[in-house]
Amino acid sequence: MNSTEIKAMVIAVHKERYALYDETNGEYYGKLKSSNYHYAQLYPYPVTGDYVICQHNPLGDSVILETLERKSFIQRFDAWSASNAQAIAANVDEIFILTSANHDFNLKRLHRYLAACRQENAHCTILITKADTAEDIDAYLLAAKSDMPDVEVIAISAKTGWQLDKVKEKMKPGKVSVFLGSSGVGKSTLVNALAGREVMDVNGIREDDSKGRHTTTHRQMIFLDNGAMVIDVPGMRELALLDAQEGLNRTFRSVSELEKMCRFSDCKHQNEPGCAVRAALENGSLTQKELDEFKTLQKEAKRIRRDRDIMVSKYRKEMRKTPKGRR
Ligand SMILES: Nc1nc2c(ncn2[C@@H]2O[C@H](COP(=O)(O)OP(=O)(O)OP(=O)(O)O)[C@@H](O)[C@H]2O)c(=O)[nH]1
Ligand SMILES: [Mg+2]
Ligand SMILES: [Zn+2]
Repeated sequence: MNSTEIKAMVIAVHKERYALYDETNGEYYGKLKSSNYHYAQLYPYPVTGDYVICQHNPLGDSVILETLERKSFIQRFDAWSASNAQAIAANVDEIFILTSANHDFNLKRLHRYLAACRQENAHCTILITKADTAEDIDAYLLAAKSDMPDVEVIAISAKTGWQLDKVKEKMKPGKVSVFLGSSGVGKSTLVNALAGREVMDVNGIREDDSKGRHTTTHRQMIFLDNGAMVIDVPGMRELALLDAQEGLNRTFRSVSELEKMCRFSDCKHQNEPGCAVRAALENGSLTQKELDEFKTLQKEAKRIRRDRDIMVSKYRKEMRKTPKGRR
C-alpha cells in the first residue's frame, strides 16, 4: 500500500459505483480499476461489507484496486447470473433471520435459511417480528423453539420497541450484522428503530397475504450509535441453497451423525444391514418427518449444484459464439 492507497469499507453497491467509508475521509464513492477486475479478474467484485484497497480521490470517484480477503460471505443461488450466485454481504459476524408473526411464518423456509447461513461461520439468531400484531406470540415462539432447539429465537416489535434491547445486545461495537428475510418482514423498520432515525424507506404490506412490496433495492450498511454496523438488504423470496451441504449437515446434525455410523458409506437407509438411521427411526430418537426433510433439502442442494454446472457450461458456450468486441 503506498501513501495514497487506503483501506476502506464498502457500505453500499449501486450498479457501477461503490459507496465507501474510512475513518479519515468519511463517506465517498469509488469505481473499480478495470484492469484488476474486469480484465485480469484478480479479485472478486466487492459487495457490501467488503474491505477494499483504494486510491483515494478527494475531488471525484476514488479507484478501487483490490478486494481484501473475506472472513465470511453470504450468497444465494441465482439462475440469472453467470456464476449462478448472487452475493449478499461479506464479513458478517451475526446473521439475523427475520420472519413475521403472520402468513410469512414458515418453519421449512427457516430451515433453508439456517442451512445456507450456517455454511458461513457467522452466528445466527431468528427474530419473529411484528409481535404487536399477533394474538398469541407465544405460540409462534413455541413453534420455532421446539422445532429448532439449538437456535436462539427472539420475538420483537420494532413498532413498540418491545425486546429491541435483546437484539441490540447482540450487535457489538465494530461487528457487522445482517438482516435477512422476505420482503415486508420489517427489516428496514427494525434498522430505523435501532438507529433511532429514518435511515431506510419502509412501505406497507398486502393485507391478504402479508407480502411486501420490495421497498429496499440495494444493500446498505448502517452505522449505529454504539459502533455496531448492520446491513439492510432487499427482501428475497427464498434463500435458495447454493452449495449448502455443510450447512445442511450442521442444521440436521443428528441425521448426518447417524449417517456416518451406517455400516456402508453409501447406505440408502432402506434394507442395508447395520443402518444407524433406521435403527434411530425404530427406537424413536429420529422421526420420519426429520429424515424426510433432510432428504428433500439434500436433493435440492444436489439439484442446484447440477443446474449450476449446466448453466455455467451453457453460458461459456454462448460467450464463445459471441464476437469478442460485443462481449
Ligand atoms: N405492526 C407492526 N408493523 C411493522 C413492524 N415492523 C414493520 N412493520 C410494518 O411492515 C411493513 C414493511 O416493513 P419494511 O421495514 O419496509 O419491510 P422490509 O423487510 O424492509 O421490506 P423490503 O425492503 O421490501 O424487503 C411496514 O408497513 C412497516 O410499518 C412491527 O414491529 N409491527
Ligand atoms: Mg426494506
Ligand atoms: Zn443407513
